[in-house]
Amino acid sequence: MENMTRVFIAAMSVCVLLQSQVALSTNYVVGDSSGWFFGVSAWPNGKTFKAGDVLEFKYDVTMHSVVEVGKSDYESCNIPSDATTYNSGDDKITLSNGTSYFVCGFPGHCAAGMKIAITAN
Ligand SMILES: [Cu+2]
Repeated sequence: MENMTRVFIAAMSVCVLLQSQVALSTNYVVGDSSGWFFGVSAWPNGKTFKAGDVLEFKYDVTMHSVVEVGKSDYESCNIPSDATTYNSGDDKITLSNGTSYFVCGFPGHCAAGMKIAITAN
């Protein structure tokens, strides 16, 4: 009986741990109701992101895309041909530790402000 109690307590502890991990990650819709669109670059301001949080990019696939780039390409709005590109119109990207840089892959859109830098800790 005592062994059963120990097993039960251990199982409950695992459940509590799993639940707290789920609660710790947050899903964000980039740009809120406007979605991934021009003028989105100020959207991260005042928000705190954690590794494991999910960014959801919603947009019209005929007008926009999401490309993950490095810092210098982000700053110069250069899009390397081998960069990771998302184009489903509803992309969910899990943040890893550090700063991630996302730009729109359509010509001129990054320069017009379709770019965000997200730092997760
Ligand atoms: Cu665009």
